[in-house]
Amino acid sequence: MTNDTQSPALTDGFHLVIDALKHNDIDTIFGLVGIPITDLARLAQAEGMRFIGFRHEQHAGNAAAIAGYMTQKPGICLTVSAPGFLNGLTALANATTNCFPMILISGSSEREIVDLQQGDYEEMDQLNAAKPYAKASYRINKAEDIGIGIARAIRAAVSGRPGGVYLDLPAQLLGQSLDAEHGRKSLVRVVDPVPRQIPAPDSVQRALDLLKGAKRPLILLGKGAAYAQADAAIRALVEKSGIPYLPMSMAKGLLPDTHPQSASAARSYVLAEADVVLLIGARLNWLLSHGKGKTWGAPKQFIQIDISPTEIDSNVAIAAPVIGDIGSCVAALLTGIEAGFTKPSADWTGAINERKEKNLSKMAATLALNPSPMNFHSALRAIRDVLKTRPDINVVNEGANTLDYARSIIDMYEPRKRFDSGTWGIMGIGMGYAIGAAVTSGLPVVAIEGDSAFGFSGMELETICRYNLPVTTIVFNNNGVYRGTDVNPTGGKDVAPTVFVKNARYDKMIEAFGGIGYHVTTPEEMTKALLEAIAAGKPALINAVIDETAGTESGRLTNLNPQSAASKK
Ligand code: ADP
Ligand code: TZD
Repeated sequence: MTNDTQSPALTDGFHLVIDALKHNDIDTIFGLVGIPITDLARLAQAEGMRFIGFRHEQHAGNAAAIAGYMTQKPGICLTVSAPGFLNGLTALANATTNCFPMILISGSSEREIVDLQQGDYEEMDQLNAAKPYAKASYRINKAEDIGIGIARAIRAAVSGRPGGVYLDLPAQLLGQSLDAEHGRKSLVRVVDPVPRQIPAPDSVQRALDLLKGAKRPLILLGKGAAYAQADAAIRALVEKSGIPYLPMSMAKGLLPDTHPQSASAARSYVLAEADVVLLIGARLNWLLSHGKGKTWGAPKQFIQIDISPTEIDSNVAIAAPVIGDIGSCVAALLTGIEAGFTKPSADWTGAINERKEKNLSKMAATLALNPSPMNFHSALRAIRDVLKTRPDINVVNEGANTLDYARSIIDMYEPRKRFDSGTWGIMGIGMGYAIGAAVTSGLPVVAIEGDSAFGFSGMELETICRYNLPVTTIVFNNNGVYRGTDVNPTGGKDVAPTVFVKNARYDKMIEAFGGIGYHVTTPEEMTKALLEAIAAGKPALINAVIDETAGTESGRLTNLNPQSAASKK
């Protein structure tokens, strides 16, 4: 530490952290202040960065994570020690699980007190607590290491398979001073943070051979494909090969959902019938029934494009792994396809189209109904028709039935516009993702939320109003978790575990902060409110009254409940 009080040319840990972030073109911090990071947040703002302050760290972390997903630059979340850190840790773990790049930066207590467990204010061994949930975790102890520490955190978050990184900043580091010139020289600009990773030519050839021999090929696009920003190459691969494709939920819009080759409306059929499946940035996890069982029907062979070699053979044998970044891998496959490829037979594509038409007309009939009270379908029909006119709008979606129905009913037209419960099926991402998406894109957000799902992050309505963000939150209000009709079998005074206050007015919550509240009970009212809210470009909440008997327990995950799984055995 330099202690030359004569010299004005000093810097300190606070300044170096901000300088190091700015040096790497990071311009926004999502966080929540307190000891020891309040001055860091103030300084960030004074130095021209955007500081978006939240009411709970989990939502700041979720905002950072979605900003990372949208931009391929790590989103930054800043929290205080112990409890603030732990609140942010859920978001860090969720980011790592979903392969979103973010950095959770937390202030911490001094090592000597933590290590001897002497009971400091908000004392905790945060570095070790973070490790199992982060892609990487680092602590910076010396001001002169801030530049390299932040460079390391950025590279760890975005290179290879992206993920969450934890960066521990002890309070005393922030106060350490350093010769300003020495400090300036210690900054590191990360060169080529997301290096291309070119696939081995023989792996590409193996994949092409398999694809060329396929009778019923299928392409499956995951959110890794959306993240990779290789939109044109992916579209060319799909169109030039003529192979039908299925998008996973956050890959919707990578090609418009109305694309003639989309097999979404014949999902069960193509998964069961395909003989060769090309996975692009999608894992064979629970969301794809682990690549086996009834969903997948007849035995099939997989080609898998992924940046992470250990993802291969994670659930079933992969016949043709292609390891590299999606842009490079898809470009290599495309070259091979352009050199000669016979499009799939009309038998295959015709059978898919037949299924699609049947299913779409069945769905159209359901969507055309106008039950009273309104149900999930009629409410979503109204939302779908409004969103069709604004393909640039970001859509956030969580809940059980609200998630499952919206995913299939709301078409997406542009890449990286749909943000949802993701790999964990987590509730609570709603307002954090909405704020992150609005701040990052500068475009409107419509958050379609189950009433239970909304509750996890509802207080962030104040944050939305404080920053006057163009976020319209639609609460599908059916009086409870899944539904609102359960009864306490004992007849006792407590309501059933899934039941909420009946007829709650969530629209009044946003009015408390100066936003616009709507209360709607019909699709017509929904249309009018949503159009008005989007046109206003201001914070709004639509309390949508949904039939409390509609929907099913756990949405489409009923089979994962131990009780119903056991009763099926
Ligand atoms: P989904 O839930 O949509 O099926 P997943 O999150 O399961 O998608 O899978 C995303 C996969 O994409 C991960 O295995 C991840 O390693 C991979 N991935 C992410 N970014 C890239 C990239 N730029 N290049 C190659 N693979 C990537
Ligand atoms: N807690 C967390 C963090 N994530 C979860 N997924 C759950 C609890 C369990 N859970 C679900 O899986 S969906 C859901 C919960 C609580 C809410 C469903 O009710 P909803 O949606 O009102 O949001 P619908 O549309 O009315 O079914």
